[in-house]
Amino acid sequence: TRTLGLITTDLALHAPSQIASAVKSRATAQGASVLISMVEHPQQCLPALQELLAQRVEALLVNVPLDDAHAEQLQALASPVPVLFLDVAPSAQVNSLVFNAALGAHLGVEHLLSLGHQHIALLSGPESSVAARARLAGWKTALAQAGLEATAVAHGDWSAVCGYEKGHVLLSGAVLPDAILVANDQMALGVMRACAEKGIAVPGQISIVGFDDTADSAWFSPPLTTIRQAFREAGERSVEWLLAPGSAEKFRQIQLPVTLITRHSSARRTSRQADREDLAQQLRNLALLAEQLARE
Ligand code: IPT
Repeated sequence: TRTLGLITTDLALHAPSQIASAVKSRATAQGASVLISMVEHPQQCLPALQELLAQRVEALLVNVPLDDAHAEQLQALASPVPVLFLDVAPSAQVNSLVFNAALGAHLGVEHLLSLGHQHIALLSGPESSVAARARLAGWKTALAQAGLEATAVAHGDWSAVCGYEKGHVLLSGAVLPDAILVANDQMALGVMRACAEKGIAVPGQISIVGFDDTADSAWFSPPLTTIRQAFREAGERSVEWLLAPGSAEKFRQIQLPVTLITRHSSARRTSRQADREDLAQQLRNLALLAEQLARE
């Protein structure tokens, strides 16, 4: 039988596990088996790669966030065995299949602006992640194009528990944001839980937009508006590439599009939100006045 290797980041996370599932099913359909090696840190990629090569895999898929030099080093070491990377920057000189992060970020911002939201907070992924950095940069660019800046920025580790904790922080500022753009659906789940605990209605008082559209996101309460990355398609196309004869010779960078899936966690800015902002502005004016009077 033909054997493929998959080196993946934490499979407890929804996105990598759904990619692994798609890889496994498509490989089985093609009569190939998949050896999976899970790493907890990018530094573990090298020993994982050596181990899989020793087991004579004929091609490798790497779904771990990697800096350019690290990915290039792994590809050189594996040669002539072809390697395809799923979480690298376009500047890396390696074969890659990645989702368009800038497009996803723009779609999220445009959606919120079209609903009348202006006070938008950002919950990014870990700074060590290539994809998280690309999404954050895309949000900031799209906001700047509209003459806006994020009202607050926080960083999480992709997990729901971290989304919950950082959600509480973002909801405790002086002014409640109109909306929060979240870098993945699992953190969005945690943010919605924090909103519920604070008695803040989603989408009545705040809109939440995720990123991923993992299989469960339509079942959140309310169903999550999010940016869809078609993980099944990514897994399937990866297997096709890995099994195609001559993959090693063809240097390819494949970019997959993403789409906005509008569900019920986002809605038009309400007059209540507008009133609250007017009140907040009046209070700020009063505070300034009181300061001036105190000085005089
Ligand atoms: C990325 C997911 O969007 C995010 O939710 C998280 O699971 C992360 O993976 C883990 O590395 S998708 C990836 C192919 C960039």
